[in-house]
Amino acid sequence: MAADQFACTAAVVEETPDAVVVSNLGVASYVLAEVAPRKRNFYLWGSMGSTTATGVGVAHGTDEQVTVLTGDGSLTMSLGVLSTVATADQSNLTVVCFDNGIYGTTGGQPTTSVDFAAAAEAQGVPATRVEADTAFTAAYADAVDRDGPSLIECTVEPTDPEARPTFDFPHIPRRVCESLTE
Ligand SMILES: Cc1ncc(C[n+]2csc(CCOP(=O)(O)OP(=O)(O)O)c2C)c(N)n1
Ligand SMILES: [Mg+2]
Repeated sequence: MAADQFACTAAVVEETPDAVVVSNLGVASYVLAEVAPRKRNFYLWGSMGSTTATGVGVAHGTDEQVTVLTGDGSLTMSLGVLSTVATADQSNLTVVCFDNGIYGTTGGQPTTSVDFAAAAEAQGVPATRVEADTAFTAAYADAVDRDGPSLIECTVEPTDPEARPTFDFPHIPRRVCESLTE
């Protein structure tokens, strides 16, 4: 089974409308821009592997919920960042890894298979694995309620969104900051 990345992304914004959502370059940002264009979307670009680390930094600077939407390829590049997530121990941080089994943004080359939930647990981050929209929604609500960071590994169908977020990169973090102080 596999969940729908659009439905899961919409569920994130519905459950935590005030969250800063830090989205992986490419597909995760395209889907987010399509289902919920909003000031607190922190779209990344070019910076594969840095989504979760960026989320740790943002969560350090705000009391608002911070949700990372990363990809399997991107998280594989920086798997050790989960030890930083555990050590930083920010209660406002949730990491979602959308595992579509491919480098979707660059044409669908297969990724290596990684057990992200096990890798997270091994580094001290509580984790769960889901592969359906309803299970994701429930897991996300639990993760947000937790008094500490956690990771959700979500198997998703590959998708090819039409939307593109703004590519004005200095503007994106500035807009996020403004939305947190206005
Ligand atoms: C350091 C680096 N290597 C490669 C790329 C090219 N690149 C951009 S997105 C991407 C695929 C990302 O895969 P994944 O994180 O699984 O997200 P998906 O596209 O599947 O949603 C690649 C290889 C890059 N931007 N930076
Ligand atoms: Mg992928």
